[in-house]
Amino acid sequence: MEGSHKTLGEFIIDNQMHFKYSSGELSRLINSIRLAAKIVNHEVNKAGLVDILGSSGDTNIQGEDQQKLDIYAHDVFMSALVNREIVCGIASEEEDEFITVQGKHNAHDNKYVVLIDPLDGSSNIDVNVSVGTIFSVFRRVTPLGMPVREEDFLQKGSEQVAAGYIVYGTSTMLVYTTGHGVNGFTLNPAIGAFYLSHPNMKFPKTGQIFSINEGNYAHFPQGVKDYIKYCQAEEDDRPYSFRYIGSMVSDFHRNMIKGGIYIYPTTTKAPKGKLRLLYECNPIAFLIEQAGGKASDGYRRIMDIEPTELHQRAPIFCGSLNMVEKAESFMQKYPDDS
Ligand code: P6P
Repeated sequence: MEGSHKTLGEFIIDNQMHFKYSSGELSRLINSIRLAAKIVNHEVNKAGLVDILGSSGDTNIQGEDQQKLDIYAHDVFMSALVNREIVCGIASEEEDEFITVQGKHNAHDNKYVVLIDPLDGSSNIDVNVSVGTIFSVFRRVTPLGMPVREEDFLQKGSEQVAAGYIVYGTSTMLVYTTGHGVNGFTLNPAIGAFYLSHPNMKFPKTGQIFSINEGNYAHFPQGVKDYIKYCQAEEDDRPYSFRYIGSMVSDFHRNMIKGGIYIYPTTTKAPKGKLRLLYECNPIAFLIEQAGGKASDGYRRIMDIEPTELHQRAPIFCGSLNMVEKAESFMQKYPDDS
């Protein structure tokens, strides 16, 4: 019965009680993300019906063709977090530079910055496949009262205060952590409320699903090729199932529920990997570790990587602990030539 399930709003307030001395700033931040998620969900769900599909004609820093929904989602999260002066700064996949929140009331006194991929997997929009939003929250490291600087964003993933994603799928879910476990909320669009549907999510220690774009096989590092052959061998609990949606949030979400591994390694076309460290790999890594899984670049913990650029890429092996460790054992037979 929905009535018996806690709503995200109630959960945020209860969580707030845990931190006696907290200012409520993080609660307000998660609450703003909650609002933006509902607005984006509304548009994503009717994308096929209105002229919001198709390319906007612009391209973003990634040089990727920006889908109108990409830009729309970016604008919605900007207005939810910037215009309402919830944070002191924000970095988005859709913006070359980070944004300093000016605002009327001195937003420079806010202590959090957000890094966000407003709509990951957007190439799937036109083919009606799930897409997602991924976000990461840090406490600023520069003094309050001053405009944010790049170092406020270039922090190791281990410094994250909160992280999460929204998956706009057959149902829309918001899954997030503030460092005290992972909780999943499902939206009832009829009343616009997120209900706690997946309390205290745990990543299965092992699984039988592997997600990778095998189309790049010829360009993979040898360790990845060896691991793929291992997954396909008729031995023990194998062969594993191969599932790849091409929308990392969806592949990740399925693996977190069923167990599995998602790999986007280096390739000759993507010598540093494809996924962005700050607003794709780090938030996913925080969630995974909070749920008992593992996230590395094949050699090092994702959340230990010292960022040097806002949009830098990283290879990622993430998911069930035993599967990631097995994949790493194949990688570690070959020197890390990154
Ligand atoms: P490829 C989407 O663009 C994305 O960032 C991830 O969500 C997805 O897993 C990956 O790239 C797909 O990349 O090269 O396999 O099409």
